[in-house]
Amino acid sequence: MRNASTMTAALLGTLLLSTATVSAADIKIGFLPGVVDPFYQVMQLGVEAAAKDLGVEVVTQVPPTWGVEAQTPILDALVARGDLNYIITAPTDKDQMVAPLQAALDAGIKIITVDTFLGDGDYANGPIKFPISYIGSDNVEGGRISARGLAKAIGGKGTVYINSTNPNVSSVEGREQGFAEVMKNEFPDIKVLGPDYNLDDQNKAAQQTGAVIEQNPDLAGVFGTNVFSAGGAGNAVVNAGLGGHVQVVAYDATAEAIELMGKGVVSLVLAQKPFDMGYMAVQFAVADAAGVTSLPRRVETGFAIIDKDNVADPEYARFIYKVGN
Ligand code: T6T
Repeated sequence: MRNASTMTAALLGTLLLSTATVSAADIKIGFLPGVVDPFYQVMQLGVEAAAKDLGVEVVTQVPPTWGVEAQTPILDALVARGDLNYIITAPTDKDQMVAPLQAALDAGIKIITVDTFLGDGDYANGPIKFPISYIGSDNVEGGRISARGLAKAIGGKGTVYINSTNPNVSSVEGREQGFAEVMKNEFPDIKVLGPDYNLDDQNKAAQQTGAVIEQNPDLAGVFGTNVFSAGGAGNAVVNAGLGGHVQVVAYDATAEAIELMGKGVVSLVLAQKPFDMGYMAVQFAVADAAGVTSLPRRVETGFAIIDKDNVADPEYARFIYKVGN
């Protein structure tokens, strides 16, 4: 049994460790987004801008495909490096990524989640509490906005279809939920089909939407819940020659979605703010290392809602995802 003096020494050591602060120059951050796409490319720009501004080193690894199978080994390799203090990540499954990220924490790496969250996302009161913060969109609200936009575009009645990516991903799940909730409560004359899951494959999204169009000649609208879903849905509508007849609401402001808006295929684009998510996540890591203890456990970054009337306005156009030149 430990005597009183060893107990006191151990306690003092713990206290000293927990209050020790580290400057930006001494920390290294891993950035592990969900997949290669324009949304995460813009987020990476935010991460890199903050890293430069704050003088901190970042190691970025991007999974080539979406999912736990692709993300976990990359995470494990980041942990195995042994030189990272923080990992900023978008978990590709709200339950299955808990154990691998807990293992990172157990190895001494603190976790900040961006865009997607673990568990129910309530790190203050929910079942998963270990990430420092969730920084991202309020995706349930984004789904509600999408539903009202699509309902307006189709005149409040008809059949609409949801094309999404994968189940159990907090972001798209929230969007589907908010969309379905508004359609049920506010638009009794709109019937909702789907969701189908395209596994982040735009061609698959186009095939699925094409099949729904064929089976439902009266289809009035489609909600594409992310880059790949909306891009595929838009292409299917164009291929069927139904631009302007089947309205598409696109989550994510890619150049492609904006182009489809110009052609009258997409009626509304929800731009998220991935640059902000990446920039703030690095700021949070640096603040945490410096000893800041009151960082918010959830930060909602908001949207820009883009339609044909405001798309040319720089105040809105600045949120279109721009990567490269
Ligand atoms: O819509 C974004 C992101 O918010 C979502 O979690 C996954 O898909 C995207 O990266 C777009 O492809």
